[in-house]
Amino acid sequence: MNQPVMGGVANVNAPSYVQQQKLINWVAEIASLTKPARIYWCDGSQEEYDHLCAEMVARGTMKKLNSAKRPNSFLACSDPTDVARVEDRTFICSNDEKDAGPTNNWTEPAQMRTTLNGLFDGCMQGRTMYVVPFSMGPLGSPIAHIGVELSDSAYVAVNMRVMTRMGKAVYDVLGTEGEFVPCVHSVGAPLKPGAADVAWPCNATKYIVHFPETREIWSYGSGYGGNALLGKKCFALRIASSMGRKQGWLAEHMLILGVESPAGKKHYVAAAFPSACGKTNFAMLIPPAGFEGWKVTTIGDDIAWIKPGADGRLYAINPEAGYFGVAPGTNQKTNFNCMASLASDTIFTNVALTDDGDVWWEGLSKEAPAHLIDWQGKDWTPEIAKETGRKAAHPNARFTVAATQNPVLDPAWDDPAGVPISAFIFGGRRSTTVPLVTEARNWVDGVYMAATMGSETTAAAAGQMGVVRRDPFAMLPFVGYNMSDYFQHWLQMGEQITASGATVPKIFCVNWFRTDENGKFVWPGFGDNMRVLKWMLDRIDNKADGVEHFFGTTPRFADLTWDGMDFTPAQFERITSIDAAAWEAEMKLHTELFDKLHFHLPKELTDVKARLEAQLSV
Ligand code: SAT
Ligand code: MN
Repeated sequence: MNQPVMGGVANVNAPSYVQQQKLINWVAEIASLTKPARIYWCDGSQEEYDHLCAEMVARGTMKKLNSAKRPNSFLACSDPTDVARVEDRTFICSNDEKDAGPTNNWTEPAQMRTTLNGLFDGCMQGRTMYVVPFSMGPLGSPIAHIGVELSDSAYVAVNMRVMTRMGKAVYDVLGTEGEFVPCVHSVGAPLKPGAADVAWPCNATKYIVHFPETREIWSYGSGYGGNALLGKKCFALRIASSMGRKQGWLAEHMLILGVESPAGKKHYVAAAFPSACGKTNFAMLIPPAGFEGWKVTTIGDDIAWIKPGADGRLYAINPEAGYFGVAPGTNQKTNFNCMASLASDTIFTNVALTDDGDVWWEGLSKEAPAHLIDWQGKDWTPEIAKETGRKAAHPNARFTVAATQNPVLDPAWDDPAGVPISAFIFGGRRSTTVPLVTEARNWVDGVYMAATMGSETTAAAAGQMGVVRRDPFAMLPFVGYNMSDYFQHWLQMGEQITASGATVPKIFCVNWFRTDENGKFVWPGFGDNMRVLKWMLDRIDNKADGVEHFFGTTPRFADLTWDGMDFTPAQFERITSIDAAAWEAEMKLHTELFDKLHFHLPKELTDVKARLEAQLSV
């Protein structure tokens, strides 16, 4: 099945269905730089997927799980040094440093190209280079965009097949002249002739590089998640956000869900949360007791591409075709639909292996199995865990599963026209200060709220966990250009919608994560978030009341639906109270952020800040 490179790298043996010479030339150019032993053109078929997985099982990169328990599923365990996105190794190499802005790492493009040329020279020796054609968004849709990833990782090829529309049909859309985003990926571990391979090749040196002007992505040294599956954060957020700025649309770190009332009224909302803050759970929420007849359906769980439609309203698509979700904490109670999705045909990464060939992770069941092989391949028992604190699954362990396995997939999830958005929700992980839910007074106030959002860091990115950092729009690691210009783009989109005569979506800010004096979450979250969602929809439909505070409107206890739940007004007070001293401290952090982003920072936002500070001081 591997096609050898014959007669030098110039002959890349492109299949006859690849019509585009520019693409073939690029493949030849990258092959002559990286010097792979073979080039393999992926067609996206099930046979190919099965074959690549079987090869990885033979090489020790993946284990096949027990077919009786988890059919067609695999477990891959990464190198312990390659477990999350590496934000400090991620670069936006725009021509002008100002266009990358103060929140991105920047290197002068020519200098970065010299570095990359050195690193990629011969980096695929002894390995296969996979040519992975993919569409972000429904194939051939006017809002979709095409990428081609050249990778020396079979794990990347099979994950891309689940996460994107990957395969042969992409070449029909590309034709002889179509545009594609070139994505070059190497684990950075050339294999010397006769040398033994390791299960998870990678390199201590890592570079995740974007050239926004030429729309190129180069990734070196990591095989994990967003570092390596280049359609996801690199293309669908960093490159797409910069395309959207030029072309008048938005690429956002948002789930999209549909909510239908028992009366049959349907709204779609898009919600931004930082990585590992429950987007997948929210996107597949099951309405709690007391909400019989309500239906929540999923369009997407991580990324939204949003464009104005002919009627001036905003329409969103999910550019992805699968979910790369956090496993730990997922169980029948927290996310029943997700568990159903994972019943078969799933790739698990960095979870634990049970003695009967299935998977386990912290939070899957109350009681851990008596024995496991942990994500690092070591024996694990509950006793060992107690003694050493060692986790069976890595906190950023993931599953890769096709959207079509989700039992509550929205019928419109694949609609090239997208779905109309009624509201935007922005949420951080904050143990204090930020109330359960606030409705922004207007678009500009909403943009301010999203821009100044803070969140405690999680295991999704390498680095310290649990420290509050500003994460504007949950896009801090994902905006491919200057953050202040990005705020300006959001303000402009609002003006454009209003000018067209349409109403702008309402903007809400939520926080599910306030804790009590013992550090325990006060709000149960998960299905009960439906209560908050319903209040938001009722606000949109002018059916719910609330109380105004200094930065917006919050529901009173009586404004939420409590059927089927025991929650006291005192508990409610704990998660909705606004502490003036905490907010004064919070505003200082907004000042710090705005100081950092002062270049091109929209005046509208500094005006909102001045108004809020004046209100707080009376
Ligand atoms: O970037 S990943 O896809 O690895 C996960 C995330 O941060 O959301
Ligand atoms: Mn994400």
